[in-house]
Amino acid sequence: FDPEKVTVVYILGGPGSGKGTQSAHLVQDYGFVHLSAGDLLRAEQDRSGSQYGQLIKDYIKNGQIVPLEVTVKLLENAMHEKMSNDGTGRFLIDGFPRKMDQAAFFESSVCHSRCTIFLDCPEDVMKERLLNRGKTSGRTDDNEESIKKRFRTFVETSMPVVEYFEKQGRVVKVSAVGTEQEVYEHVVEGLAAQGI
Ligand code: UP5
Ligand code: MG
Repeated sequence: FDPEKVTVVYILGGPGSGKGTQSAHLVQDYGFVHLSAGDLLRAEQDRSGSQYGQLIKDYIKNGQIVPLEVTVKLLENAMHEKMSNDGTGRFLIDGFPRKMDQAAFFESSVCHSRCTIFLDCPEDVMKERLLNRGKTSGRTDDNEESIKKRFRTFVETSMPVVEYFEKQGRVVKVSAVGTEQEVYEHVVEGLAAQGI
């Protein structure tokens, strides 16, 4: 993808920090196309005939990161599908990259990102939100045991990605505590500071 024509913004943060929730606002106000890596993986898992169904299922339940080839392919396909005929597009990529190898590969081989929104949220707040959502979400990873594993993966594997972008001055860091609207106001301010 031509970074002159395609804008990529990542939204990262721990499990339950509010990535999906804030993305919905950003789609409305900024005209982004929202691509959630987790949603794409869950859809692929449920697609009949997918050779990756069982693999994705096991990784998600254990809060581990699916091998990058699978996720990057799904993202690339979705970007091609949703970009305009003239090759332009504005994509908000949610929950990706969450491992250094994914970040390096995507940035060098798919598209260089404009910036990263990082939703900073304490674990107790995230846990409460996830257990609450788990009552109705039907997600196989919204239970105490999987949540614990997701938190560990986030700290050990995904935070280094945020820190890597932060060193380059390309992170909009926002406190994800507070109401949905309060958090969104901080996101908007942060993006404005990046000229978006
Ligand atoms: N909520 C949201 N904001 C709130 C607020 N301000 N106040 C009160 N409540 C708030 O929100 C979670 C819940 O909190 C909702 O009920 C919401 O109403 C409420 P949501 O917006 O859904 O948070 P989000 O950060 O999107 O949480 P999610 O559970 O989706 O985050 P994860 O990062 O865990 O999930 P994701 O779908 O991205 O990934 C799932 C798995 O897929 C990973 O664990 C991994 O196994 C796999 N994966 C990969 O392998 N590779 C990838 O690249 C991506 C995913
Ligand atoms: Mg989500």
